[in-house]
Amino acid sequence: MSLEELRNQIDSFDNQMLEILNKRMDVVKQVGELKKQTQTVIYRPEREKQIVDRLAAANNGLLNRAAIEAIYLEIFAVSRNLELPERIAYLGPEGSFTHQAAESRFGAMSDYLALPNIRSVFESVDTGRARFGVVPIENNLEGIVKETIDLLNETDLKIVSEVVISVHFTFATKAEKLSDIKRIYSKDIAFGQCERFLNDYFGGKEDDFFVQVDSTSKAAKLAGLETDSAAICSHIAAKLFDVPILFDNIQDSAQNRTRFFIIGKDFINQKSGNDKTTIIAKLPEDGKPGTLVRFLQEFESQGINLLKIESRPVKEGEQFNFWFLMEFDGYFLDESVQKIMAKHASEIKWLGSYVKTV
Ligand code: PRE
Repeated sequence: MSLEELRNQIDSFDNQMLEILNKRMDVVKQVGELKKQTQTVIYRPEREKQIVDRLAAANNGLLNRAAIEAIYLEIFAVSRNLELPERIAYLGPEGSFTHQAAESRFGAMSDYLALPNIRSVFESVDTGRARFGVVPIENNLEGIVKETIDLLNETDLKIVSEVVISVHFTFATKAEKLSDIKRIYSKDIAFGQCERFLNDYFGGKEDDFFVQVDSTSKAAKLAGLETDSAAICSHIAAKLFDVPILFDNIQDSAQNRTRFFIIGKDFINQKSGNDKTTIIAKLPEDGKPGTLVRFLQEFESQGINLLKIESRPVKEGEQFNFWFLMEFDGYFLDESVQKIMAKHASEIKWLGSYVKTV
């Protein structure tokens, strides 16, 4: 068959797809109207997962699960915007890894708001300026993001879902030669994760050669203004600020992954069947030995698989006391989880149950 004939076939399929997509959107609009009347939330991650799971299982064509997921991500984002345009706040600036995480979930169509710090993301969701917020929670090399868990403790916002993205750093510069570079901009965490590369190429440089800024995208912006500086930043930020990439994938570990939370107000997911729950536990500070061990044993005896436990210091009081952020498999209304939550009602703050992706 000729190229023209093949393209004619593609055009005809595209016409059919467009017609069907528009039919789908007519139904979505009705769902939106129904939700408006009943005042229910638009974003339903567990329903989206169900749709992708069903299609991936039924599929016997060339598309793999990742491709189906990527296509549907945009369809869902358009659907949600049709039901009700929703603003997404994220830890900016534009081009940050959090921006990348936000786009990976909310697609290219959403209305994004880049904010300068994690607290302002929480505040914008709390006051309703944004419907959802995207904040980092942990990195597998650097550990937990303390500000995020402290704010989950302080506020009443809930975890709507989790997103994990692989973090790749690039070295971007407008300099002609490496020897022209007088300074490198980046964020503390990024300098830490690219130590080997920096030692190999810039070992022995004075401390002021490495300039710490608030974010890797700010680093890219600054490096874009000068011909004798460089930035360690994301691919997306280097492109956004038009800084040529000299080296890609300069991070120490290939397994550099960051987990993000999507946070929302008054949000409860329905059970998906593959859920994770996050809570904060403040156990009695009576000084009795074994309080934590006994608490953890309750999870074992209920057959609940614990995934994470992080301790944070209680800021008030004279003693060094701690509270814990805990994560485990299961949905908060599961009988086994309810038993523990009911028994420790005054000690547990539930932060959310959501589709488990890691
Ligand atoms: C739809 C859109 C948004 C939700 O996050 C889940 C699914 C969809 O496009 O299929 C429809 C919808 O709003 C719903 O089923 O609740």
